[in-house]
Amino acid sequence: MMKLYFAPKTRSTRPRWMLEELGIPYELVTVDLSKGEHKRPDYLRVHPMGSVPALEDDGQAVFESAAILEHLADRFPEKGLAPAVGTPARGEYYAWMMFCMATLEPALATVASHTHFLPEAERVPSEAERGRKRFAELARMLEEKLRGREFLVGDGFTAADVLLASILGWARGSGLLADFPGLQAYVQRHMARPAAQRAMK
Ligand SMILES: N[C@@H](CCC(=O)N[C@@H](CS)C(=O)NCC(=O)O)C(=O)O
Repeated sequence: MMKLYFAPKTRSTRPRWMLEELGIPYELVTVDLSKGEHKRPDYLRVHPMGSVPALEDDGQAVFESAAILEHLADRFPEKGLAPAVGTPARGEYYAWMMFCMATLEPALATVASHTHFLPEAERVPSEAERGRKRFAELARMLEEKLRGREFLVGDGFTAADVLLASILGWARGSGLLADFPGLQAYVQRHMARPAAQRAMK
């Protein structure tokens, strides 16, 4: 059985949401970050950086939230949560998955780091402002891209929606979606899915 190493209110809700969408049985292993369980030697064998999430699939560890989503979608192709390998739609899917992790999330993480994650003495207000500007630029593009569309890639729900809605949900919680009604509606719509609701519990 798949094993998901999970901590609530972190990026580990992404693969949990995906597992719930797939409707497959899995074991949830809660990692208590406040007790430093993620830095213990037994967990470092699963995730070499000692972060969450991580997935164990038949003894193979997979880490990085987006990689786990991609792996799960490919493991159960009959569920249709990613376009088929080798199709043009697959190229578009890769582009948006990578955009989410390499372009969008870093802007949001910069804001979060310099407003609350870092110790106060290490926060740099101009860095937070730089992150906010970059995020707004990307959000404007996404607002246009998603206008009149229900899903990010193609005309069905995919792992790319799990990833984008999760990142935008974080942005909404940080007050960064106030000027983007289309993105607010996108988050609300996808977060209302029963699988998402079960994953956020
Ligand atoms: N890029 C990684 C980031 C993983 C990450 O930073 N996870 C956070 C929780 S959201 C964490 O475990 N922080 C504690 C640590 O890394 O020590 C992913 O998407 O999986």
